Amino acid sequence: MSDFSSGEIPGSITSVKGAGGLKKLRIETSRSCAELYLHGAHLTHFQKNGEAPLLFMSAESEFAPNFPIRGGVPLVFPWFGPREGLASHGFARVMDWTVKESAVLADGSVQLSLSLSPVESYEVELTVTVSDRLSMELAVKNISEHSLVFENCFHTYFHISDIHAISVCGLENVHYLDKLKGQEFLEASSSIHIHEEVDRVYWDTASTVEIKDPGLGRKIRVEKSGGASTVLWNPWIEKAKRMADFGDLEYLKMVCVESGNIGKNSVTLAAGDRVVLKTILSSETLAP
Ligand code: TA6
Repeated sequence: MSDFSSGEIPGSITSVKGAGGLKKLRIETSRSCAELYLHGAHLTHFQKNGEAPLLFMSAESEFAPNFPIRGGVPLVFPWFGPREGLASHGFARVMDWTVKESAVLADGSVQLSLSLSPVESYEVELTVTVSDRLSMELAVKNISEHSLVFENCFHTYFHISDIHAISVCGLENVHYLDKLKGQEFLEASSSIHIHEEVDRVYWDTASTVEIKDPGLGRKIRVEKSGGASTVLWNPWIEKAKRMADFGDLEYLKMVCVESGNIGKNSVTLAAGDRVVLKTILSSETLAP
């Protein structure tokens, strides 16, 4: 258990000044390391010892109040996507969070709990557990006296060797909205290859998704519970150029596989109720 208000635990969690002067927690375990900014409770780095980073971070990311960090695991809450005059993907990722608890668990994992000061009708907590994998749980409690409808999502950016080399598996036979075409389709492929801009919301799926990356000789697993939607996104060439906080060629080195509840999978939460969206990110060697 931490004995510092900042959540610091000597040898496991260190509070440092990160990019833009923002407060960052550096997490170390015997099997991995990670970094988390209090701004947006944004996990920007996770890496297993001896392996490439699991998450992509843009070299052009902003690190400033009111700006989202580009890369890592942006927390999308309480809405997904743009909203006139408001922060895209909700306010959670551009607000400062507070460390509630931190601990080194019996198995050597390091766990951090953070909370967002009660905002509107919600009590929101994030629990991150770092070991040889990365577990994240976003808990939302309805503290109002009426039911609420919201969207939530871990908008995870994965580091890959080359967008042309990877395949995304686990979404076959799932219906999806192609946001670029504005149409719904049924996924026919058990192994999706990306050769253009892709921006799809897969509905009603609890499936584990795998990213097979021969270039890095690894397979990334994206497990989720409490979420019915999976988003697959790569901006490709033209959108990458339009994004000020994203390098023109960075689309080659990332893919987003996002886990949450979006659109018709939005969450309806009765007064006083609480729900948890969980994702577990892991990797293993890809057999040649
Ligand atoms: O999850 C895919 C998406 O909705 C894309 O449409 C793209 O806008 C991406 O999110 C990034 O959104 P952001 O607001 O972080 O620039």
